Amino acid sequence: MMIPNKHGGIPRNFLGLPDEVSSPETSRVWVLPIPYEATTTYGAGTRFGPDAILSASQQVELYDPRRKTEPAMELGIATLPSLAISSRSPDEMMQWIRETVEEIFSGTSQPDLLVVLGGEHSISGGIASGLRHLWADKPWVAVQIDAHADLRDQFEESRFNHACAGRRIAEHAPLFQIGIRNLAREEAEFLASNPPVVTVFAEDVHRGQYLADLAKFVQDKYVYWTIDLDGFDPSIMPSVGTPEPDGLLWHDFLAVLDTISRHAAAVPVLDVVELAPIPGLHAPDFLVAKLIYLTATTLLLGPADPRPDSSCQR
Ligand SMILES: [Mn+2]
Repeated sequence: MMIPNKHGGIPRNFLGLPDEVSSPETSRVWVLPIPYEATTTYGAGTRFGPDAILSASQQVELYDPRRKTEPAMELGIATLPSLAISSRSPDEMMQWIRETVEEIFSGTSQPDLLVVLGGEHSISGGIASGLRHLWADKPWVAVQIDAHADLRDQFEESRFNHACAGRRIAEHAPLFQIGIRNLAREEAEFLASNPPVVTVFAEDVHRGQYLADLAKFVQDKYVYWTIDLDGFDPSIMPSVGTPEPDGLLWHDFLAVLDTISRHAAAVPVLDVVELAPIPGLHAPDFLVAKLIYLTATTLLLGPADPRPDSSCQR
């Protein structure tokens, strides 16, 4: 299913960039594929997610008409070798991801933004646990786009099931959830116990009134941002294991990105998880590739449109 990139070769890195702007030493963005799939409960295939994203990224235009530049050439985007952990147990996987994240942010050359490509959502627990050590002296929060709250303490005998991702993150940092529309009784009871979790349900996303709360939540904080792609509406993102109607549309996502980029101190880590590509259906894969490029550009270079954010003037 490999599509030749714009240089005519087989895709090796995100966006098919030339060497001078895709080595870790010269890149502000590092992309880390983690094709981990062990606990997916419904539709499977997230282990194919990273390859599909890298393939689709070869078709993304580097030029940004609003900026009148090619941001990738300015930023540098390096694609690291995949973490090949599909055969590991959830506990081993968590440990390995934690150590990898700690290593990446302890080296002499480090990214300004690490983008992790899933794989299933359980990998986020490992990332959050690494960040707890790295950011022990920093005020940091997590933002989650998702259809599911993922707040179960355990599921199918594992605390590192993908249905527990939010709960594992909230053990380390306050969590702001966007687009939730599927909640188990156990999760509702957990939310009623006053945990450090703000849950914005899908109907409130459509009303748009949560953006001022999001702005306050991330204000001057370090942000770990996790995007479970089933947070999007299945009409634009059918390639997920557990699709739910009434999700975010592209413009909803742009509003979240704009708010975070204007208010957070920094967003050093983003993960994009749960893509289970459907053979022959390229639009969802392309959506993810474009989302990552646009997000990296906006977070590191600022919004293309420098108008002040209206969401904090309400
Ligand atoms: Mn989900």
